[in-house]
Amino acid sequence: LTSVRYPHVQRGKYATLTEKDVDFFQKLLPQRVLQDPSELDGYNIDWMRTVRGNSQMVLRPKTTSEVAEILKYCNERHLAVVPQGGNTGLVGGSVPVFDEIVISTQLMNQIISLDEVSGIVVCQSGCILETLDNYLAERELMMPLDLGAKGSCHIGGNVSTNAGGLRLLRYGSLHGSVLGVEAVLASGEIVDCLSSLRKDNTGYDLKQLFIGSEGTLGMVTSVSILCPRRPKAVNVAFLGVENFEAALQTFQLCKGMLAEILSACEFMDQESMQCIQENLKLTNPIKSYPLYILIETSGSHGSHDEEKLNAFLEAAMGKGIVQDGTIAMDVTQRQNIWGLRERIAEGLLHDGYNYKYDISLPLPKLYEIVEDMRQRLGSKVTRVVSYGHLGDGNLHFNVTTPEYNKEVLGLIEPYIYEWTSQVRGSVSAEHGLGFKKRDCIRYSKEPNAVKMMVKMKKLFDPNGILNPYKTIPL
Ligand code: FAD
Ligand code: 2HG
Ligand code: ZN
Repeated sequence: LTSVRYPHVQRGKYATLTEKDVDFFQKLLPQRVLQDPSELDGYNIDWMRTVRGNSQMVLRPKTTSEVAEILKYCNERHLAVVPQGGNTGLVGGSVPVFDEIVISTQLMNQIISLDEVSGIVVCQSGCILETLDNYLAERELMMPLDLGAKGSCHIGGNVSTNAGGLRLLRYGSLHGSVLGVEAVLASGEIVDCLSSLRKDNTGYDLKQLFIGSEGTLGMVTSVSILCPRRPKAVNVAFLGVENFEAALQTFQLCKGMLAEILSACEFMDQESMQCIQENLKLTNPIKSYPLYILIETSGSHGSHDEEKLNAFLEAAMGKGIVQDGTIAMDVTQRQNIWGLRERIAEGLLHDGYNYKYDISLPLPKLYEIVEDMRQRLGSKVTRVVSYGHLGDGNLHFNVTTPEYNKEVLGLIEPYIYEWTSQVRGSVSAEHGLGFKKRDCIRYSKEPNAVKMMVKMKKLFDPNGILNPYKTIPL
């Protein structure tokens, strides 16, 4: 069977669902098996609406042992599955390609424990990021990650993609803040590495393998996460600069002058601003500039932080690095400024078709590629938009056209990947490879590294039932 939608992908030799299978799942999960076609669409189509699977069944377990029963059965029957959290992934990893069974974590949403002294929270993988953060806020703690999809994404999805987000600069990656993972392997075996210890050097750190492996090595059922104290004082500034060199100087200056209170340094260009103005009717709080920088400080002493931020702004403007800027005066203004940055992804969808790239580059090269691509694409596209996590060297490069255009795609790829590879960048900084980018892995990983990944996949999932067609290249 070759998919009509994906002519280059062959369906693996998996079984297809029988009445007997349906009976088994209905007995295991009464009222928690979805089969009605009208209910399945949301699980078959991704957030960007660019990939669509054809799953006939969604399973909604509540417990680890139910996940174990499901996987054991599917493994014995050779039924392929796709783990799904909030379905906000941007690389087509969270939806089936053919008829894989969707295992959703929607009902695995229990907080198991919180140690308020250490700040370690243990919870099931289907907890929504924002719900967790609100729960922690009441206890003066916070989640160590934040992203525009916080209202929908699940912590299990965040861990499985190793999501970076808006404050990685301050709180580091999930490889550091996730202290434990419980996962179920394809065989149904439960791997309980759900420790809540800051230090544990007993043998290989197996939990790391589940962080960022996009559901290809196991299904994450619970996680244990180290949460920082919620800062008492938060300030947000939105600045306009003339060029990328000035953006880099701003970053360098704020790292020095804001030091330990710097909690985010994001950038977006004028084309991003135009996109959210036109498509989402958002307002630019300052005059138009080629580039904008969002700086956030988080600390424990309001007036001390403000003093530092003001001194930084004075220096940046005095030196002529920053041209204009505004500081949010209250929570609403802060949210509005963050909205400008967080909602670009949503704004882009209104243009029609969105070619999305998420790359890490050495900082001096970060904007060169944007200028190069703008020239290359000229007037063939609606817009070329760039923004991202400046502090992490992570560029989000997006192009839009009214509808899918093969010529445009041919102008972008493989050019952008070759460009990235030549400067030893990464072709997937934080979104993962999923279905869309899996064959690009070689631009950023040596053949021996890829070989080792293939071997690991075989070891964890010998029948290849876990999220097939994703991450590992053809
Ligand atoms: P899904 O989309 O459901 O799944 C993502 C992948 O993880 C799939 O391969 C899926 O099979 C697998 N998976 C999900 N749950 C499990 C599980 N329990 N066990 C094993 N595998 C599982 N990403 C960033 O890194 N930084 C950002 O700033 C950021 N911002 C975003 C903003 C918006 C508006 C959107 C739409 C997305 C953004 N993303 C960002 C993409 C990001 O990957 C996801 O938002 C998030 O981490 C995915 O969580 P999810 O629960 O939606 O996972
Ligand atoms: C962000 O940082 C997300 O806003 C989405 O990672 C990036 O849409 C994108 O390209
Ligand atoms: Zn991002």
